[in-house]
Amino acid sequence: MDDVLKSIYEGVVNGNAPSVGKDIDAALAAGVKAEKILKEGLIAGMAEVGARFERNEFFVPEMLIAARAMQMGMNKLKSLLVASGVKPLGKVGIGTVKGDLHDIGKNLVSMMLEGAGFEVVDMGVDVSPAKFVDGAKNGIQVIAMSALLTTTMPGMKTTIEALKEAGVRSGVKVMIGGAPVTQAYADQIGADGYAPDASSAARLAKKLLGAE
Ligand code: B12
Repeated sequence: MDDVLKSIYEGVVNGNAPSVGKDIDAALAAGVKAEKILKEGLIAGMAEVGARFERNEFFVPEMLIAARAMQMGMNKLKSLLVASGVKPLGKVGIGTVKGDLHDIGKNLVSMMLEGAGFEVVDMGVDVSPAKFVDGAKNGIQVIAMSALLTTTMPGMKTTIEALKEAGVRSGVKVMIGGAPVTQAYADQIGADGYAPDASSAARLAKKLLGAE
């Protein structure tokens, strides 16, 4: 039984979506609980992918194929997890700020958050402050903003101001990232956190929600 979980873990690390799918079917047929497959196979695999990325052993392509394998596994498990009452760690709304169409980094962060056990609402690119505010009013606990352009970064500040104006700032955590973004900028605009890459973003979200 542990062999099949190890094989799922390795399938994610190696980005082998077909083998992850086949192994999950085998594990379920052998009576392994969906939650165990999620934690010890998919999430553990994605955590290893994140660690290798931080050690510069993996790069964006490896992250993307690993995330695709994890996604295929998640799709197989989703309905079973919902039926068994497994609760996500929290709900994150992620988007690239207004005027900015870069989404590769945002998508990686989104995948790592899902891999870590969060429910992720992907709001897409060119997201207006009003749309983030709507998310905050509708159950999102962490707003995650991405910006790749120095000209669009101020959209993060505007969004935080819009959250305050709408009276919902205290009900959500705000995390920011993207190549030109820094911890100093996060401090300056009053964000709750900054992370430099996708795997540390997942750790940050856990910390912000006290789910470590
Ligand atoms: C790919 C790319 C594009 C693609 C985007 C495709 C897509 N679907 O995303 C296209 C061709 C469309 C594009 C367009 C433009 N681009 Co461009 N682009 C890039 C490029 C080459 C790579 C960006 C990327 O995907 N990196 C890989 C990802 C994985 O890294 P990342 O985004 O930084 O994300 C990581 C972290 O930052 C972090 N992270 C990201 N988001 C978040 C969010 C949170 C909450 C957290 C915690 C962490 C986090 O985690 C991620 C994973 O580890 C960069 C150059 C570069 N090397 O960065 C230029 C770059 C960003 N682009 C640039 C420019 C100028 C433009 C254009 C204005 C060009 C033009 N004149 O039309 C347009 C703008 C379009 C628009 N309105 O957005 C400049 C920006 C300069 C500046 N300082 O503002 C750059 C730096 C190139 C350069 N050296 O001049 N671009």
